Amino acid sequence: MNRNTTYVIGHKNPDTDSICSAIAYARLRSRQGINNIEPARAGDLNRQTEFVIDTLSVPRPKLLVDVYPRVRDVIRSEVVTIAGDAPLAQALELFHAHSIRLLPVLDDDRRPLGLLVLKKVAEKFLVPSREAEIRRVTASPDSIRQCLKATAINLVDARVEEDLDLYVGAMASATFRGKIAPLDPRRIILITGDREFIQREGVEAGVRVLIVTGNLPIADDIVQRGKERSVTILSTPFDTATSTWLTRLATPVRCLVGADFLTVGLQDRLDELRLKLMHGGDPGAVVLDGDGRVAAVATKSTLLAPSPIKLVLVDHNELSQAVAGADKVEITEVVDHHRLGNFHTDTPIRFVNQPLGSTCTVVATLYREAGIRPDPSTAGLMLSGLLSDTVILKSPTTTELDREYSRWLGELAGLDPQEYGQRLFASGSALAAYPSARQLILADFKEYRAGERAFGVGQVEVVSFHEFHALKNDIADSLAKLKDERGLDAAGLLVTDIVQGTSLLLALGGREFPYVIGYPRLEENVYELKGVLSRKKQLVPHLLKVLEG
Ligand SMILES: [Mn+2]
Repeated sequence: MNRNTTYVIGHKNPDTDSICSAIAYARLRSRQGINNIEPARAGDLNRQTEFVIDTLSVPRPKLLVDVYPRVRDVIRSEVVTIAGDAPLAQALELFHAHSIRLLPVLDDDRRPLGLLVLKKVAEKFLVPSREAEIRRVTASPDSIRQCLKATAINLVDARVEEDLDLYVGAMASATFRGKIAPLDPRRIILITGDREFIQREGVEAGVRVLIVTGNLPIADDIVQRGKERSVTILSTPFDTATSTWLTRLATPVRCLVGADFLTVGLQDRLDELRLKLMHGGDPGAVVLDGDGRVAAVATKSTLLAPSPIKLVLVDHNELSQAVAGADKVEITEVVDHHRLGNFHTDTPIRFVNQPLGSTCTVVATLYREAGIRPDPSTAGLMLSGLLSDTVILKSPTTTELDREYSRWLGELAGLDPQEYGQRLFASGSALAAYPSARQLILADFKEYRAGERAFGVGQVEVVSFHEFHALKNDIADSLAKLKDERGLDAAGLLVTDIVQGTSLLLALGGREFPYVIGYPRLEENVYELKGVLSRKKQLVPHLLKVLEG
């Protein structure tokens, strides 16, 4: 999905009017100077619409399976990270330099080891009541050396990281000896100045690291003894107070993060991020790309970023019919010819709704109002939607304006509405796939007996009743012949709209038939079987009952 695009889109299970009005309206708005506006579709094209697209050589609109805002749509692409081995001192500098509060900690392959949270770091290092933790440094002699910009007088196991405790040798000799006596010397980092006694006690005890501050001298025999006792000896230019502080920041950041951090994928919905942030303890989540590498950091403010996708709805105004996720993005306009559903917006929008035969007719009126002449292909698209929805101007929804606009669009497109309409319905029709009405009825025709009576019902599936209405007179004629030939009391064709999940029954029977059948009659021989999909389970049991009776 492109960033900052407005998609003009019709309803799910798009019909010709939906697709053609989307393309025609996107073209109108582009010509009116709106940038980044594109037609889209919320489902596969039906055969009739395929015919239109091919005949007019129009590119297929982009398929949008859903428009849920995704993490990738709203995150900023640049991300500040830190290597797991880097000392905390470097992390603090990054927090400061970039004004951030979260820092993903990475391994050598850019995969996340954890998320360093400034607030948690501050708590860990600054809360004075936790003495043991304040004293604790997890570090190697070498990382301490780097943080202290120190010279290594002696280095032992330079890269071995251990949990160490920090002690400052600033007391009188006897006190010092008493203080370290009960401790494990291999856990001690001893910081001191030019106090020879303390230095000597330290190496003699075999502390892990001896840090001598202020570049102060160390006697040769102490260095010598330190080497014998495997004591790392560092000489730093910093004073004791600064050295203590910097040593504490020598801990590699990977030791400060846990594996229990939040992650989201670039492809994940923003909803998912919202849930995680609401219910997880962390103020942010690490965003991973498809390979599991760190792509960004998402925080609660990420959730507030405006969606880059906007929608113009055509040929529908009810969100239940709209592409999935339409309720999560901004809808900027609606152009329609249906009843008003339950539709709310936060801001005023352009809402054009006219009781015309098709949305394409409405779009055509907008071209005329704007004084913009549609090019032949756009006129052909609007004519297609108009003829499709009005069943070549035969449907009761057809208005005088539809007739007038069909002539205008036909002229602009170089198409005769009647002749083109016939081709449109013939080519696009599932029913027209059969060579004759008789073959259509017989393709799946079954006969039944109900007491003394015999009846037969065929079934065919369509994606819209439009094509059926165009063919129903032919079908009725063939049904009448078939009924006579086979000596049936009644004969019918169940036309099931698999999109709407409902059926119409075209049926002929005796004089009493319309009264006993028990389904609402829409017009002569046509009954509405709301919600009926199955001949076997729904229609036939019912017919057996009413016809037998
Ligand atoms: Mn329509």
